[in-house]
Formats: sequence, structure tokens, C-alpha cells
Amino acid sequence: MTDHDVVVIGAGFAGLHLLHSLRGRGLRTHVFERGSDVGGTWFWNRYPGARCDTPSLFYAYSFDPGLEAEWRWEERYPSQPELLAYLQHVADRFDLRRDISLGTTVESAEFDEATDTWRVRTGDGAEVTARYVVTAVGCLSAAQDPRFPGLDGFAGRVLHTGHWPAEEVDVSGLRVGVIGTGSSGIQAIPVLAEQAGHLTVFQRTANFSLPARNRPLEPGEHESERRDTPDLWEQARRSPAGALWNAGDEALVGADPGAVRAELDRRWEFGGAGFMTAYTDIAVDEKANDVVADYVRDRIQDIVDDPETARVLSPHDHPIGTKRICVDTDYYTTYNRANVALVDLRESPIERFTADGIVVGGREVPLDVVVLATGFDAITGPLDRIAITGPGGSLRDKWSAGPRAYLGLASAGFPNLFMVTGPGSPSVLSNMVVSIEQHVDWIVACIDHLVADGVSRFAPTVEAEDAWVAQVNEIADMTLMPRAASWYMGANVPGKTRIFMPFAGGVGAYREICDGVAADGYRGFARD
Ligand code: NA7
Repeated sequence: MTDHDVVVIGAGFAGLHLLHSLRGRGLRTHVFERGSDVGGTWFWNRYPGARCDTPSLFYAYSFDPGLEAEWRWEERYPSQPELLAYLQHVADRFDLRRDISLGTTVESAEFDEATDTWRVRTGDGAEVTARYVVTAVGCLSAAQDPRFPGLDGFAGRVLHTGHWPAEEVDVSGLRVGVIGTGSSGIQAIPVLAEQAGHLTVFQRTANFSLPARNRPLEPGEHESERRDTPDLWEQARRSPAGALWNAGDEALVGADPGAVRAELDRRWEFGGAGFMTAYTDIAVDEKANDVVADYVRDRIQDIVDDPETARVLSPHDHPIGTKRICVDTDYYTTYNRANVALVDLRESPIERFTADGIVVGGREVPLDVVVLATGFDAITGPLDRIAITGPGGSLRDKWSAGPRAYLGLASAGFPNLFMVTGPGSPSVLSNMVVSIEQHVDWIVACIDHLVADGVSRFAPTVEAEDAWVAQVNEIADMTLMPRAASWYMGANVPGKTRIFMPFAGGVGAYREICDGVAADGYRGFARD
């Protein structure tokens, strides 16, 4: 008998829900978590200003009405401390902690062909066996720490947004540099600018950012929205992005320009990523995309006082939305502060670090603290860091030319291994929590079925997987997405194969496909 029926790797949104659901089916389940507490993404990304850009109404579990009714979100968008408190509450409410080993990194998982079980080894040298392994490692949890020349000799402090220290970091009066202007940098920069003596932003690629218009929620606001939209969750589950964004149903191309301007103004004032759903063709038609991109560039010119700074902040090298759209609070106005400077790394690349700062374009910028907001080895990175070995070899080797997984849920040659929000699923293109719940429900029902049927090995066929990967690519190619050097494409990691990783066909369509596969007796999977 194995130590556990199921080992789950990770105790964030996915791992906690898995543990609760698998236990509910009577399966002996154990979770290993690298962090010293539950929370996953929301444990590690505790940098100043960290906040979710999906509204709190949707960025929550829907599986338990009692949990939903008792939790009160404070703001339109949940902050990192609030999300961490929510996940800690979930762990306690469902008595999950007794089956979670915190501070324990899974180093390897090896399939034992003799017994059809997984041997899972952890960093403390321990080994356990399990019939099934489910990875719940998140898509953005393997931080990218670029090795700049001279970095080790820098006398100041270096911090990464993706593994920010637990204790408070006080930058009052200090000279701070931020490298990176993705979502993390764009959220952290305004908060750091308020505290720091001086802040220098080192920008490689200008990004499009939309105002969040975050605000406290009125008492009863969630309740009234739920009353007005009784099948809210069901609509979100069947929607393209797993949240209701009041998406427009007309194309921009051909629409009256005055009406377009008014609609974009309205959405800009309302705030949030729903701006991107104003028209049906923004993600697929270059002409429509250009109109929206021009609109945002115009707004940047309006907000930023110095024309040269506004020019450098205006993105020109990718269609809007093809790199993850950023949602901010006071990002562009921050550049009007006297204590903030912008360095364009395209014109003056980072030459090296010295003991006292960073040399760009032949001049040294003196710094006390450097914040790396340099992102993640997305989607595959967290899985690559675990040595996963199936009967035919390692997952790392199999995926060296790009990830291959059927439905983003499982990979041929790796029996009894499931992935939550793996490559080839909507994952990062959707509201992660809705996608996580869909994957958890599907995986738990599948494992339950396999146990009942006494199946010893279950994995996708190569044919089904190849067809799925081809479909993922075809759909991506119908959009403008592959045109950007984005982390969706693996383009931010030196040497990583460039391939569009998530499924861009929408959460609702994807759910139907997964349900159809299960209803057809798990079409595309082979069993022994
Ligand atoms: P992102 O979106 O990958 O942003 C990372 C930023 O760091 C981006 O501006 C990068 O420029 C920059 N970067 C990365 N490496 C370097 C080096 N070596 N030199 C200079 N600049 C660099 O990560 P985030 O953490 O902001 O956001 C990740 C996701 O988390 C986000 O999309 C949300 O879903 C939540 P580049 O664009 O590659 O030129």
C-alpha cells in the first residue's frame, strides 16, 4: 500500500481546493508546499502594491456557499494581504493544515513501473509513495533572477518581487532602482516612489497599463450584484475569460469613430481590464487593435508632463493585449514626481552593477536598493524545477522543444500525473480561480473514476496530445498574441523555446471540451 493515494504539490488556490475535494472523496491526500505558509502566488508576491487585477467578486472560490457568504472583500480588487488572509482562512475553515507539509520542496517525482506508483522526494531527504501526483504549482511561481554583470558585488540590497521578504522593507529616504515594468513593477513603482528618497525605473519594454480605479466596496455591494445576477458563477464559468467583463458584442472596425471614442472613454473611466473587451475584434484584427493602442498612447501623453518621458513610456513594439495587460493605480502620474527618473534600457542598456549602483550608457546611477521586477519562467518553469521522470524519461527532456500536454491536464508518457492549469489550458489568459476550480473538479472526478475502476495506469495518448497541441497553436495563430515577445511565448527567458503556451479559445469552450472528453469515457487517454 502506498503512503498516500494522492500527493499534491503546492498549497495555493489549486492545492487547497484539491486537498479539500480529494479528501471529500475519501482519498488519502498529502500536500507539499515550498513556502512557510499556504497561499502560493499570494504568499510569495508580497511586494508593495501587490494586488490582483481580477475583481474580488470573481477572484474567489465558488465551491462552498458558506465560505462565500461569510467572507467580506474590502476593495474592488483584492490586495495581496487580503488574499493571503483569505487562503489562510480557507486552510483553517476546512481543517486542511493537518495534511500539508509546509516549508517542504518537492525535488523529484519518479514513476515506479514495477508498482505503478510515484516516488516523491522532498528537499529534506524524505520519500513518500503515492498512486497519483497532481501538480498545483502555479503558472507564475518560478521567479526569473537575471544575472547582471557585477550583481554579486553590489553593496546594497537586492529584492525580487516574486519572493519578497516577509518582514517589512523600509525604503524611506533610500535610493531605489526598479528593473522591469510588467504588472509587478507597475504596481510596485507608485508605492515605492512615495516612500523612497529617489526612485529610478529601468525600463526595457514599455507596457500598456490601464487604470484600476480601485476603491473600497460598499456594504452589501457583492450581495446586490449576486442578487441581480443569480447565475453569476455559471456565467463566469461559460464566459471567454472566466469573469464577467461586460464584453461588447460589436466589432470596432466599421463602427462610428465618435462612438468608439466615447466607449473607450467610458471604459477607461470605469477602470480595469474590461477595457480590453469593449469590441470583439481587438485581439484578432490589427486595425481594431491599433485604434485601442493609439487611445492608450494618447492617454499616456495626457497624463505624463514631460514629453520625452511620455514617449519612452508609450509602447510601440507589440499590439495591445499581446503582452499581459497591466492594471495600475497612479502608474503614469508617478513619473510627474520630482523624485522619479526613467531610464530607457533600449537606448542605454545595463552595462554592469558596481558596489554603489548600476552603470547605464556609461554613467553610474547610485542606488541603495534594487528591486528586480523581472518576472517569471512562466507556466513550464515551476514544473521544470521538479525532476519528474516517467517510464520513458524526464518531463524536462520531453518539453525541451516546448511543452506538450493533452488539454493542459496531463502529458503522454507520465501516467497518473495531472497538472492544474498546465500548458495548453486557458490558465493565465483567464481568471485563474475559475480555471483552477474547473481543473480541480475534472481531475478529482477522473481520479475517483480510476480508483473505482481499479485502473493502474492512465495517461494521454501521443496522438491525442499532438492533436491538442496543434489545436492550441492554430487558435493562437488566429489572434495577434504570437506577435509579442511575451512570457506567454516563453520569450522572456533566455534560451527557452518560443511557443504560445496557453489555450486561447476561451474558458467556456475549453470547459465543454473537457466535459466532452470525460463523458466519452476519457477520450484520448489510454489505461491499463
Ligand atoms: P513580467 O510581466 O514578465 O515583467 C517583467 C519585466 O521585467 C518586463 O518589463 C521585462 O522586460 C523586464 N525584464 C526581464 N528581464 C530583464 C532584464 N534582464 N533586463 C531588463 N529588464 C528585464 O513579470 P511581472 O512579475 O511584472 O508580471 C508577471 C505576471 O504576474 C503578470 O503578467 C500578472 O499576470 C501577474 P521585457 O518586457 O521582457 O523586455
